[in-house]
Amino acid sequence: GGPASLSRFRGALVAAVLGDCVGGEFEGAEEVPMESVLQHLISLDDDTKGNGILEYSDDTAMARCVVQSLLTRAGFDERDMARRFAKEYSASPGRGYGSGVIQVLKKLSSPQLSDVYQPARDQFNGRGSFGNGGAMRAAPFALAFPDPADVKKFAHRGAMLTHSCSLGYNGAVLQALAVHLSLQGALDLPLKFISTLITQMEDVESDEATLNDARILKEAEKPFCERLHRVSDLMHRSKVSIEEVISELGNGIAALHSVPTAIFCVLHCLQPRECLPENYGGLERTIAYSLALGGDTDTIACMAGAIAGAHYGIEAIPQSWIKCCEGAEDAYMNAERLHMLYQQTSQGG
Ligand code: F2R
Ligand code: MG
Ligand code: MG
Repeated sequence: GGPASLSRFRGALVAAVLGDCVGGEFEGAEEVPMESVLQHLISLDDDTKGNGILEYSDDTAMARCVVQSLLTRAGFDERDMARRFAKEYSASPGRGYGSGVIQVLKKLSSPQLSDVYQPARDQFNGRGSFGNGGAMRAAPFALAFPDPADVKKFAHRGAMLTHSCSLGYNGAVLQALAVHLSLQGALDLPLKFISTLITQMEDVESDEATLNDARILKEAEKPFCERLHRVSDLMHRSKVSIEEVISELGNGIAALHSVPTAIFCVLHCLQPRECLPENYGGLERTIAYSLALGGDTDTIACMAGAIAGAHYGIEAIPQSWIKCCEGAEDAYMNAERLHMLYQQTSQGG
């Protein structure tokens, strides 16, 4: 489809769920041989194996709250979103949430709470979380707001409900911007795509809070920009091993060690790769490659899935994969509702 087509919206939301569901198998594994990844993915095609449904984790549980809130309120409403996060956690606490964010979600359920951003500010002795929990649920902001200034503003505020460290919320802004650009067809020109992201993040990371957090955490002055430059360097290399990707970009639970990695997975898999089956299209390659990195596989595959799905569209996702994933059908339907909201806003409605 063309820029911002319904197919791209469906691709983004469904592939994010898929990445989470299929990635759960390997989350936390240090080494994941590509053979094991391919076996896992092949087993999804085989109805006789009786795999049943692959359950989604916190990544999708929270993204679904973001989607429902944006749709119900026809825009961003922090109190409504916070209430949905808290309610979802209390209904299904076993979705594999980060150990720190649980405290925030419990506090958000208190009816006495006047400032919904306060529990997140109290995390980690007042430093806030730099985990990737804000980024893993950021894609819907790109599907609700056509203006990139709104995408940045609301992805930031949505992440701040749980992640008040700039290394957490700026990861969410970067992920939402990557989905926004991909929806517009910007991955047709990969080098321009990465340079646009760097330009945007130069601006995002120029504020005092970011410079301060980066100094305290002994990171580069503009941590996400520095990582995106590494992505760009890796793109220019003729051969890159999985070990080099992990050592340059990371595969961990911090937003800084996973959002640029997810972006690299998408860019690297735009072309066929020796280590991946020839019959795989770009979306399948992206998911398989994300899993083979090990570490935070559900979240990296979820974020890479959203960016890749926005590029390739829903037709690129195998039906057999969709059928195996809890929440994929809901995502398919919600994508249409978000598409309508996006169009209304584009037309000034
Ligand atoms: N939590 C997981 N996976 C591991 C456990 C799964 C589960 N227990 C099971 O076995 O089923 N996955 C999910 O968590 C990630 C998103 O985490 P989020 O929402 O960012 O959580 P949190 O707690 O805020 O941060 C995660 C960890 O990062 C470290 N951290 C963050 N900020 C820190 C700071 N300022 N100082 C020191 N450490 C900090 C802490 O270790 C946090 O616990 C996704 O992968 C999702 O899939
Ligand atoms: Mg998870
Ligand atoms: Mg994870």
